[in-house]
Amino acid sequence: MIFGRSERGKPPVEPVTLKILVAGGFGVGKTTLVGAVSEIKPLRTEEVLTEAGRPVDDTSGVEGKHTTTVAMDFGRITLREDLVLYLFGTPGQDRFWFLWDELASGSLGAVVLADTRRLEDCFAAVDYFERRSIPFVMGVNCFEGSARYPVDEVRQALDLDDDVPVVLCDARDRESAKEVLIEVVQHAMAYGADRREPVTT
Ligand SMILES: Nc1nc2c(ncn2[C@@H]2O[C@H](COP(=O)(O)OP(=O)(O)OP(=O)(O)O)[C@@H](O)[C@H]2O)c(=O)[nH]1
Ligand SMILES: [Mg+2]
Repeated sequence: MIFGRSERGKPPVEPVTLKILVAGGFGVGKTTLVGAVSEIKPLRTEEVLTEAGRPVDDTSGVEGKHTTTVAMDFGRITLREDLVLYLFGTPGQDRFWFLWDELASGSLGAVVLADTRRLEDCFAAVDYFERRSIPFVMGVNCFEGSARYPVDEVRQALDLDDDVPVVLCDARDRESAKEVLIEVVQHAMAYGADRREPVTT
């Protein structure tokens, strides 16, 4: 290989990099999803959940959870040779929400993860993206033992606009998490095109 050239003599492709947020309520699997798809060792900012935090940190349903994100998760995934996603997982607990604006800045879109056992926990995240017109996809993380609902029921329960995709997923599974991210990119592209002003001369 000649320095600066790829094997086939073509110039190396400069990938487009896009920033995607992984948001949602406490303990829905945001850190898990970023870790499942990231091709680099994900950056995590986990702190141990303590006895003192028990009244505010409700781990019912995720009793195996011992840590919580206090700043952000960061990961990267190459979807195609020329398309790289940078993933920013938000902290789920509302006392860390002041960080969201910083994380959301410059993002193409988001996935809002939800756990059907605690659907109301993602209302605030849905509201956040709706208010800022940031396109998002609803990812329903299917924990074992939780009832499965048809996507239309989830859409109705969350009062989502018809154009917001709702995807069932398993945050621990790389392929499943990747599908959700592809959906976010596709949705954000379509959303952007819809809202683009027609060119008038
Ligand atoms: N059974 C099952 N457990 C899961 C799934 N996704 C995540 N978990 C578990 O649920 C717990 C919560 O996952 P996290 O990824 O830490 O959740 P989070 O949304 O980042 O939580 P915060 O950052 O504290 O808001 C962990 O114990 C995970 O192992 C899933 O799809 N199925
Ligand atoms: Mg987390």
